[in-house]
Amino acid sequence: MSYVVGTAGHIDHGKSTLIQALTGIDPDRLEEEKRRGMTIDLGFAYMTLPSGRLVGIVDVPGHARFIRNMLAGVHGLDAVLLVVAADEGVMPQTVEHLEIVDLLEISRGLAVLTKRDLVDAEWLDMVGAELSEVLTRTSLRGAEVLSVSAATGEGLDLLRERLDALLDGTPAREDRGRARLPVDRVFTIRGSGTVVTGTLVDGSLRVGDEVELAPSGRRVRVRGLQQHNRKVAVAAPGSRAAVNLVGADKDEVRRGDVLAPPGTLASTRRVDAQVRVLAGAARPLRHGAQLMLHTGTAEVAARAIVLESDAIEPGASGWVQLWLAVPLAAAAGDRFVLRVPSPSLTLAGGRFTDVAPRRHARHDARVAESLERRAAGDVLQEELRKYPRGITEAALLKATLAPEADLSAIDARRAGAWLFAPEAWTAISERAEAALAAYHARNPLRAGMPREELKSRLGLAPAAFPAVLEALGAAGFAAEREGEVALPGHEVRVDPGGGPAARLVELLGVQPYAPPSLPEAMRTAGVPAEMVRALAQRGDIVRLSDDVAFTRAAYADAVALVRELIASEGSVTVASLRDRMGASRRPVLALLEYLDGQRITRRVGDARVLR
Ligand SMILES: Nc1nc2c(ncn2[C@@H]2O[C@H](COP(=O)(O)OP(=O)(O)O)[C@@H](O)[C@H]2O)c(=O)[nH]1
Ligand SMILES: [Mg+2]
Repeated sequence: MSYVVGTAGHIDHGKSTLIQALTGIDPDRLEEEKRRGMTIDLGFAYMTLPSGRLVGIVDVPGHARFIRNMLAGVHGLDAVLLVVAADEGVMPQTVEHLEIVDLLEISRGLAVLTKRDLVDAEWLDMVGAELSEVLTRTSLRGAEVLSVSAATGEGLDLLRERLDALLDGTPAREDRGRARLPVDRVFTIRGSGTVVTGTLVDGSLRVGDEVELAPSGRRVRVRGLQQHNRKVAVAAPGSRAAVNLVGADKDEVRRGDVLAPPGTLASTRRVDAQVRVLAGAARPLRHGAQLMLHTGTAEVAARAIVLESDAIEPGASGWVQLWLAVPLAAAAGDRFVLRVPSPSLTLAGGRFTDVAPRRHARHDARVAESLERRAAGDVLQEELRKYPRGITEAALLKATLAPEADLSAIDARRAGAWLFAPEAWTAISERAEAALAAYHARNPLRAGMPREELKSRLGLAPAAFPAVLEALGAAGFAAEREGEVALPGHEVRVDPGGGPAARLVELLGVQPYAPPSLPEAMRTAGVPAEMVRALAQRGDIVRLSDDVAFTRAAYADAVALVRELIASEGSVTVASLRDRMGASRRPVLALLEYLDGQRITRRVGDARVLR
């Protein structure tokens, strides 16, 4: 079990000196840092506290010019050491770093007055009181104030003890089974290749693991792992780790990339987030503002779409959608800071609520309500709402990374493997009903709308349609018969008595076995093709060929006659049937071919027998 603690504070206030005094490791590792006597980039060290607790340390630069490096160092900290030189007191970067700590909601920390050898007790008390006062407005309110001297060693033991006690009350880092290592450093080691370092969160990494570099998606393998300069087989969440990679050169990996198991981390150009604007900010967060987004170790240009108003005032909170200039690897719940690029200042911060959102209408209360519910943990339900055409259970779980058991708790309409939000299902049912009603009105003689037409009308995923149609049927919305879909109440109404349909049936029935040709009868009766189709569908007439149609009664009699002939004579031919029916060859041939097609008879040479 390992922890990570970071420094924060103004330049030259003794952060790096304190870390060296505590750990024996000089965090200023760059040649330029040693030459200039100042921290430029992140520094790393580690120590063992009196209880035996192992702590990794991230030392940040205090200079305003290197604030970006500071921001890459503060993610994943269990606690922060806010360092203030006793002789100078609170200075601009003390405040700036504290604002960032506050926006990231880091609530565990110690305030450390350094260089106490340079001041008297009265001055020390005064600076300490001022510091406590400043802390009250931040996430570090109530943090203990200690004083030390790296020069004399005074107060260092007490600091170790108090840090140990602070971490004692820190819950173990959650293992969510999906490791993430935001990369803060990349270098090569002769003979080993590319090494990246970072603070590991949300899961463990093992030697041999196949992982992905997000957002590029490049696949790499973990060849070796080190923690605090020792080889390990497994690195646990909440610890610093150095990872030797196979599959990527040094110049193919950058600070800001994230190492994660394949497919577990979204790469996105858009996020929904709740933001809080610093109370002391000199300006509001305006709609459309161009900002720099800092999250994990990444830094991305972003445009803020303020969803509920035109600006979020200093001290206020609100919902924004951030449009990112380049893809970012992010997860819901991740914290971030927004800065104005020039003049450089910290403006706001918050947490991502949705890392794959749709574009939203602004000033729409439903958007904020949905985000509110999502932030409160109703992730599956709100994710489902984003798919008006439905989504499979598997895809929904993948999009949210939620456990399968959570599916049972959501309010959804199920159709096969597909899920629909209640409002989406209502909309689909209404669309189907309206489309069918319009179709029936336009085509009163048709039994229903061709299935394929309804499919394209509903605009569903092709794979979802069969399940949806079945569910619509089960719910009593629509019935499918022979590839046509109809509303349950739909009935084909051929004109009752006296009209063209009745005239057609009448014409065909005058000489039942020798009816006029169908096209001719249609012309005489004034019947359109649609109506013939409807009459045939209802069984009022039987179309034996394009040319020949029998009435229902004539057909039934003819079939009985054929069965009878075959029963008495073993088979029937065109000639023998023609004699019995007293008809011409044309309708007899059509009848026998139709009966073959209906699998009532079977042809053997010139004769037919029953099947
Ligand atoms: N007298 C005295 N000087 C200190 C102490 N801690 C740091 N310094 C000096 O303060 C200067 C800045 O220290 P450094 O650790 O680089 O500050 P950082 O910029 O906050 O990392 C250096 O010259 C240190 O030697 C201390 O406890 N007592
Ligand atoms: Mg330093």
